[in-house]
Amino acid sequence: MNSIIDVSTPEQHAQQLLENTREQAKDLFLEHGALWLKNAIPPSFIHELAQAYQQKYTEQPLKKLKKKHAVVGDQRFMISIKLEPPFNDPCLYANSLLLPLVQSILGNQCVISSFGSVLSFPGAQHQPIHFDHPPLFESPEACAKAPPYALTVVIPLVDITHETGSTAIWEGSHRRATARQELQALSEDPQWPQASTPLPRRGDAYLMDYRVIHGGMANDANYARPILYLVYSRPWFQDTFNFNDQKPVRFASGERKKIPKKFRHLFANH
Ligand SMILES: O=C(O)CCC(=O)C(=O)O
Repeated sequence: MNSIIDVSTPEQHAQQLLENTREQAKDLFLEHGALWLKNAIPPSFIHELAQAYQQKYTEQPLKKLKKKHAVVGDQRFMISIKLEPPFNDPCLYANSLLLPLVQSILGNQCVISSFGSVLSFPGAQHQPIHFDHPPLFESPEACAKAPPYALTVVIPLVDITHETGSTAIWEGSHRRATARQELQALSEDPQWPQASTPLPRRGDAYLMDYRVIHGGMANDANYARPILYLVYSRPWFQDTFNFNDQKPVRFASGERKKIPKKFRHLFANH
């Protein structure tokens, strides 16, 4: 992976990136369309989220998961997270270390487009390689030149290893006018070893431009691999491609009013 930032110990304690680090992180993200941020979130918080996720989602009968959630590959599900404790927490959706970086990329008016997870079960095969959304404009040059309009922050709930499978990312593809042909070629003849593969530990996060070519890799471990994702976008973007059936953000009853006033703008589209 070409695009990595190791969050320093003082930055971890302050839960804030220094301005220099944030600028460096932004530049790396803009160039590569992806960024692996090591040690961004306290592992104790991830541990709490992982335990809740296991009970609420991983342990559900497969039949129920298939009925209620989107199947996004072999034994791989896209599950919208119900906003309730411990997931309804600003440390997650308005993280003081991550949100300023996201805002520096998407502008201060950016909003949460969707909040969910991808759960791959043991034995899951490689996912089809894809863009997260069809190109916004007909012109490939216009798409490649445009600034980012949406990005995904991925927060793994287990350590990601070669066995659990990572997300393979074709770094820089978001800026190539040839990205559509590249994706077509990869769909016909997947070249997984060419891709960059972050191997985040619990507490790390990785970011992907919505235009970057990527795909979830096979889970060869004997346990499930859940990753949380928060998609942030410019306020005018509506993801009707991924969410025609499933709600992009789900509030449990009474939970919306727990969002602190200063963060309500993040949920303006829901
Ligand atoms: O499972 C993964 O690593 C990535 C999933 C993904 O990219 C998707 O479902 O769109």
